[in-house]
Amino acid sequence: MDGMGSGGMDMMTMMQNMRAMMDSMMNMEMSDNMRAMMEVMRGMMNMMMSGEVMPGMDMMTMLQNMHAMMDSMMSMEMSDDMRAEMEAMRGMMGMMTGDMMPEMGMMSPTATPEAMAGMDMGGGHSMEPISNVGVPAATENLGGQPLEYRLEDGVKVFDLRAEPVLWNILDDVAVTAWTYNGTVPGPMIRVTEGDRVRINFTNNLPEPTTIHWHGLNVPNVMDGVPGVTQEAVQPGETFVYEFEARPAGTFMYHSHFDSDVQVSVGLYAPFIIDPAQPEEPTPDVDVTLMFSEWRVINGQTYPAMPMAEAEPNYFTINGHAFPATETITVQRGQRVRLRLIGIGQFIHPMHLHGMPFEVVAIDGYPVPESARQMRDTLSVAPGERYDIEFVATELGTWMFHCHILHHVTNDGVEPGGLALVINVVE
Ligand SMILES: [Cu+2]
Repeated sequence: MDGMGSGGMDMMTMMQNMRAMMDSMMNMEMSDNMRAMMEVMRGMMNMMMSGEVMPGMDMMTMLQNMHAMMDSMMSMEMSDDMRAEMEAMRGMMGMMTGDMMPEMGMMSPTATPEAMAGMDMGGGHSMEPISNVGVPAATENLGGQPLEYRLEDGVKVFDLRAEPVLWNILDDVAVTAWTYNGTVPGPMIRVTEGDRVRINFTNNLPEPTTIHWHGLNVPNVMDGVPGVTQEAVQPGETFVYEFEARPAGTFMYHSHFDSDVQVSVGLYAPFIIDPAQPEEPTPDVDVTLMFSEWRVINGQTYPAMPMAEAEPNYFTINGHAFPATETITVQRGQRVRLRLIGIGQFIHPMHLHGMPFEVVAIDGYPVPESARQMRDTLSVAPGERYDIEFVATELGTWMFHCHILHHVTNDGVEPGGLALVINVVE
């Protein structure tokens, strides 16, 4: 903790200054929410000053969390005085995280400078477009398709590579996407509960990355959190993930490195685990839909974020915006399951025309029949999964779309975005 901060202050002095600022801010007028957050931040600062970290976190994670808290506090109502103090504190936090990066090896037993180098410490990265120099056009146009595996001694072995491609979200709008195996979403891994699964993962991106198996019960060392459970996979390197697929349900995998950027530009895919005992009734139609957002300005792709100057202007289902989204055609009387996955950074209240649906699983876990609800609109937040089912009783061309109506536009033009057609035919 003896590294020199900016302006000649060392880390400890900077932390002492920040704590003193927090103490004086606590005397100002503020909302209860804001006060609660200030309390938490002050507690974290006290811990760091005494050289402690919170369970499961290293020093850098704590600083990042505090930085994120400050970001969200900036959007709250407060007096001008308070805002000025917050600004100053956020600036110091930015300097501290910047200065600490080269020392991370000393800060935590698992953190490495390599693992930390690409993480966002000050928010600057979001203003840079994703480089499209030398990036090839995608050779596939459908994401989320089942990935083939080979059996090796009873293990299902999959090959994944992270790589940039130019991906068409609309016929005339392409994004520079970071993908698994060249599609958005990446290919679906679909196995049966209890299967032993091995994923040979090669990083062909210009930055480090990792894969997190979202919602699966994997051993800690397979959890894919850089600087915490593994070192980040450097460009050109291969890392082998291996675990038993559990529990059954709808899950996903995604980057956990600089995820604010990497996930926003396409590093995500579905992971479906079928139950060992077949379900009753088995749906006739089973479709997985991943919701996300994009920011495309003058032909350049920027990671879309819930932040001023970074907001999305395109919204996609499985990597396409309406009318380029897939049409789901079903026969009257068929039972339809839609697996809804929120992987962007925005909430999407999805609304089905024509027929209500039942929520049969939440985050992969079955909802007991007695607890099921009929709905026609269901909000899908980032990270959440909902399996919904309905029997297609009504003939016709029915819309399924987000009811935040700005999300059904393409760069401000309606109709577009998070919408698709369900065709019920005889
Ligand atoms: Cu939406």
